[in-house]
Amino acid sequence: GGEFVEGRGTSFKTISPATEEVLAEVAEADAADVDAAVKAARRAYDKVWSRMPGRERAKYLYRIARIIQERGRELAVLESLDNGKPIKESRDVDVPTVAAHFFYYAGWADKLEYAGRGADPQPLGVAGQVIPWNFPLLMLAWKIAPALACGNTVVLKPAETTPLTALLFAEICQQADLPPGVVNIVTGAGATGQALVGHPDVDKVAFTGSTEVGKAIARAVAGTSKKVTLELGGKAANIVFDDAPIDQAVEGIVDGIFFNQGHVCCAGSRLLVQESISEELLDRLKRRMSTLRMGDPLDKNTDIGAINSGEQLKRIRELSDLGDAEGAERWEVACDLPTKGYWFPPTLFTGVSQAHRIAREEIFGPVLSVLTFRTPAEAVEKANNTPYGLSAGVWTDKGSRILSVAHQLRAGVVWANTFNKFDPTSPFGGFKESGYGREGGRHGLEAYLK
Ligand code: TAP
Repeated sequence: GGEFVEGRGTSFKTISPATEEVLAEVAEADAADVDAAVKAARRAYDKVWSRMPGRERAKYLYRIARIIQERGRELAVLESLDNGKPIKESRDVDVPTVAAHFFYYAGWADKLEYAGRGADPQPLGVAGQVIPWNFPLLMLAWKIAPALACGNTVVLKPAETTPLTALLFAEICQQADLPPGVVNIVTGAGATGQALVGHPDVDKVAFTGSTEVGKAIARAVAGTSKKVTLELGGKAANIVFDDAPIDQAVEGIVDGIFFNQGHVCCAGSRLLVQESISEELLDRLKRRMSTLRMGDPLDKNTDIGAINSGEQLKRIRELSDLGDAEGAERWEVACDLPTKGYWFPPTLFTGVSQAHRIAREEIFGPVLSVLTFRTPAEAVEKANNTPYGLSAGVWTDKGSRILSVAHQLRAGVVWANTFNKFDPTSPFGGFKESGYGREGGRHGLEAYLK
C-alpha cells in the first residue's frame, strides 16, 4: 500500500496504437500481488478509511480532483498516447469529466445519510474493480470516486492495453497524501482481473467491459456474499423522426458513433431513420463524415484517432466483412490510412436488416448500421429488438413524442435531441444484457453502501 512495487508476473509492453511504438513496460500482477494489494486495502479499510469522518474523506477527494485539474494536460497526453483517442477528446471531455466526478462525490462524502440508504449507511469494505480500455481514466473515476466517498478502499485493475493513466493516478494519490492502501492499482490482463474478482477478501466487485466477461464474473461471484455491479455492452438505437432538426441530428449521429472511434458502450451504433427523410439524411451524413479528420491523436485538429489495439481492429474488420457477406451495402470515407498503427475509416452500412449480425452485435468501432422505419411504433419495436439496453437517442421536434417514445424504450439512458452527454450527477447503467447497477449521481452511491 502507498508505494510502487515490482510485479511478480512477467512484464508486458503497452504500445501507442497510432504508431505501434512501445511506450512502457508494465509489471504484471500475479495472484500473490493481487493478494498483497487486497491485504493493503483491508488494512487501510479497518485502520483508517472506514473510521475517518466523511468530511475528512471529502478533503482527500477534493485534493485529488484539484490535482487532476492541475495535471490535466499531462493526463490528457498520456491517455491519447496509450489509448489512441484524439487529444481534443481526452483534453476536453475525459479529463474534465474525471475531475468533475471526484468533485461531485467529494460533496457526498459527508452527506451519506441523504443517499437513500437509511440514517447511518455503512461502507461495504474492499472493492475489486476491473475496467476496460475505451475510457481508461474516466472509468477509473467512475469506480474509485463513489467507492472512496462511501468509505470503501479499492483495488483496481486497468485494461492490459491502457494501464498508464491509472499508474499516473496512483502517483496523484501519493501527491494527495492519501493514506497508504486506500487505492491500489494492479496491472495485468484477464488473469489478474480473475484473481481480483475471485479473491475471498473482496466484498464488492465492480466491472465494466464485455457482456461475455461480465457473465463470467457473475458466475464467479454467484453463491458468495460479494455485491456486484456490471456495466456491459450496448447496441443503441439513435432514432431520427421526419420532423427532426436535420443538421443537428447529423451532428448527433456523428458524435454518437464516431466519438472515441466508436469504442463507446453507449454508442449510437444503430441509426433508425424515418423512411421519408432517409435519402436526404444519408446524403448529409455522408457529406459530414467526409469532413472528419483522421490521424495523429496528438494533433489538436484530429477528429478520429487510432483503434485501440490490433485485436480490436481485427474484430471490427471481421464484423464489417460479415456485413458485406450478409448483403448490406458498405460506404466508407475515402482517406489514406497511415501505414503504421491501427486504423479504420468511418463507415456506414445501409440495407441492414434486423437479423444481420452488424445490427445485433457490438462492433465497438466507427461503424454505423442504418435501418429505416415508417411509424413510431415500428421505431420502438426495432429499437428494443436487441439483447442490450444501455442507451438510446430520439430526434424529433415534438416534445410529446420524445416523452412517449422514451417511455417505451428499454434503455438505461435516453438522450433527446442530443447524444453522448455525461454528467457526474446523472446515473448511468443498463437494462437486460447491458448489466445491472448504476454509476453516477445519488444512485451511484447505492453500489458502495450497506
Ligand atoms: P473485456 O475482455 O471484457 O475486458 C474488460 C476488462 O476485464 C479488462 O480489464 C480485462 O483485462 C478484464 N478481464 C478479461 N477477462 C477477465 C476475467 N475472466 N475476469 C476478470 N477480468 C477480466 O473486453 P475486451 O476484451 O477489452 O473487449 C472485447 C469486446 O468487449 C469489445 O470488442 C467490445 O465489444 C466489448 N467491450 C465493451 C466495453 C464496454 S464499456 N461495454 C468495454 C470494452 C470492451 P484485459 O483487457 O487487460 O485482458
